[in-house]
Amino acid sequence: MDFSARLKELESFERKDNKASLSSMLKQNGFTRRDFLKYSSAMAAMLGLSSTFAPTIAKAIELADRLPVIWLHMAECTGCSESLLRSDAPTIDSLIFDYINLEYHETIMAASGFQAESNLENAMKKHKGKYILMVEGAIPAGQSSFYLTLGAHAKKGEEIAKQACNNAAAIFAIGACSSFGGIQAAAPNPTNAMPLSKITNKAVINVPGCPPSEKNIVGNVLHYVLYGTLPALDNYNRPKWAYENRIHDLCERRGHFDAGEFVQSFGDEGAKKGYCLYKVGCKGPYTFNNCSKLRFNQHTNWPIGAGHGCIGCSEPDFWDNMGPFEEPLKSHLFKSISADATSDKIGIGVLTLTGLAIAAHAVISSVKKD
Ligand code: FSX
Ligand code: SF4
Ligand code: F3S
Repeated sequence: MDFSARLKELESFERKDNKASLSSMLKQNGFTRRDFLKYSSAMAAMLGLSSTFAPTIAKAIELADRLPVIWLHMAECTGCSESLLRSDAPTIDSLIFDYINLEYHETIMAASGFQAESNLENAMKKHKGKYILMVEGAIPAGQSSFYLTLGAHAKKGEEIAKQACNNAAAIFAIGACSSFGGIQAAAPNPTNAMPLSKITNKAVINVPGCPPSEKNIVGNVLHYVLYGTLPALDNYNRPKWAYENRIHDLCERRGHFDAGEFVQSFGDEGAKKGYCLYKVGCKGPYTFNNCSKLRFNQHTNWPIGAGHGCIGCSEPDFWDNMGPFEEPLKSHLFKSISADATSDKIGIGVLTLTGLAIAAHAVISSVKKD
């Protein structure tokens, strides 16, 4: 794969002035060039490229300040931004986020009120057709859109999001809420909250998770910087490089699942031994995401590592479909969720069978074990 034309194209884009160089930002925060290349090599692996692409990735990251990014907040808890920014010391991921040409992000910008509104309008005008749009949160739409008004002129969130989508070069729905509606859209959905993809005709790349990991957020920006095109997507418009495999397939507790060793209740002997969490509600067998491989908070830990089952937060309508969160799924629900080995091959028959097979395995293997 040859990225030289893309890198040359990026070099020709205008660079945001008054930005410190990435290398000086890294140095100031105690990262060496070697750390940066190691990071680039890990990013290459994450995006499915060999480690020989590390210098190309490093170059692409250095050019990431050429692409303007607009980040909007709709109905949400800001956990997605926090996932990326809230660490005890700046990480390379968060420094890259600082370094990109972030034209608008309500949580971290200094402007407010009328000035914030005009900043957004100016950014959309100046970079029309060229900016990356990242939207966090579901959109209360139609009749109910008065539930979300934003800014000094109290504009409807739905209108702002639509307008921003119209002029964007690429659109990312960040988090479960923006991708699938999230908790706002859970029954009875009083605000008529919708996924971003329902309010625009343009292609939306979903980056679900409640929240998604910092790696999946930065990885998607980087993928676009590097390729300039949309990534390969699964049936739910999730990038395959991040969401192709099940949590269950790479889970560190999988050996215990196969051996029929289950935590029966939180705090028991099995929990102390790190047994499988299926019987206390883990939805890892039905959930597609890369947490078991990449984890959160600079690779320190993830939900299952911390002792709670996966709640399926990167699946559509998980608040309605995956509960109760601390009990195994009831088989009649398998029809509405995905449970094949890869997120692309989803078929109801297979789902039902796979779901039943998983439940049956849990029962049979623990009987054998006892
Ligand atoms: Fe939703 Fe993001 Fe869950 Fe929160 O804002 S994905 S509620 S973690 O943060 O949108
Ligand atoms: Fe891991 Fe959950 Fe699968 Fe058990 S059921 S192996 S805890 S993903
Ligand atoms: Fe979400 Fe499950 Fe990962 S709950 S964060 S998809 S382990």
